[in-house]
Amino acid sequence: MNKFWSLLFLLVPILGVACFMLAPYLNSWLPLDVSEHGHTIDHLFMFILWLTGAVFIATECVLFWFMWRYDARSNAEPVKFTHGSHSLEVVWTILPAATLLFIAIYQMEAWAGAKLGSRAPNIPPTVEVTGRQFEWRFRYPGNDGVLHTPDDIHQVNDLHLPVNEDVLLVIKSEDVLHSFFLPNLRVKQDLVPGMRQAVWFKSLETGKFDIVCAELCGWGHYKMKGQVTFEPRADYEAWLAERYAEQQATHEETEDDED
Ligand SMILES: [Cu+2]
Repeated sequence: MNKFWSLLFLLVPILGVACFMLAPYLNSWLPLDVSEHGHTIDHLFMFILWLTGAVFIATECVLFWFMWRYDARSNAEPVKFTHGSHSLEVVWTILPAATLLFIAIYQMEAWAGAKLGSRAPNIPPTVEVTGRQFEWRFRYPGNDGVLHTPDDIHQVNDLHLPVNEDVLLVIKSEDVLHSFFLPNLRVKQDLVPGMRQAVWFKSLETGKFDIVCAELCGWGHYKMKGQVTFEPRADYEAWLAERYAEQQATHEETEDDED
């Protein structure tokens, strides 16, 4: 009967690995990557997954072997406690420390490309993003190309951006911590109240993709989502012009009401 438990424990690594092998075929793997830089993030993810996967399989097999070999029934002798092995402890401290240090150095280029201000494209901000409980507000600079002027265009939860072009987003929070997450662009950045951050990326494909908040920010966190549409520049500009005209019309209407 005791062998049963060791076999049950052996199922953990077997089923665990099977899940990872099957996930890509069941469409439960990473979301489609449409960005220019996303493959560097995916590469890091896979690299760390292989590394931790190998350690997981090795330790699970050792665990199974010890349960199988030393079950109570076939070992009448009582367990003896010893102080342990000093050299083993040194080894299992140094190995993980060296591995973590290696990952820290190995990922530096990916981190710099995604987060270092000096790597941002040298263009004026395409949009200003404001996260607030519980929506995404987008402010386009309008015709003059300058933010915070009267011709700015305002949008809620509906972001449009040109495809095949570098875009630079300035993001900030109006209230609490949020996280601006574009799964298909491999972009995620915390919004810290009082700070202005920048994110930049280039989409290589047209289409509609999710924008979600990846930081628990209150009761309505679950519904803090929007959509980003990547389209050719001409369509993008036509859409912006339409939004501007719409905005002007409502503006005039409210002014008439006030008169
Ligand atoms: Cu949020």
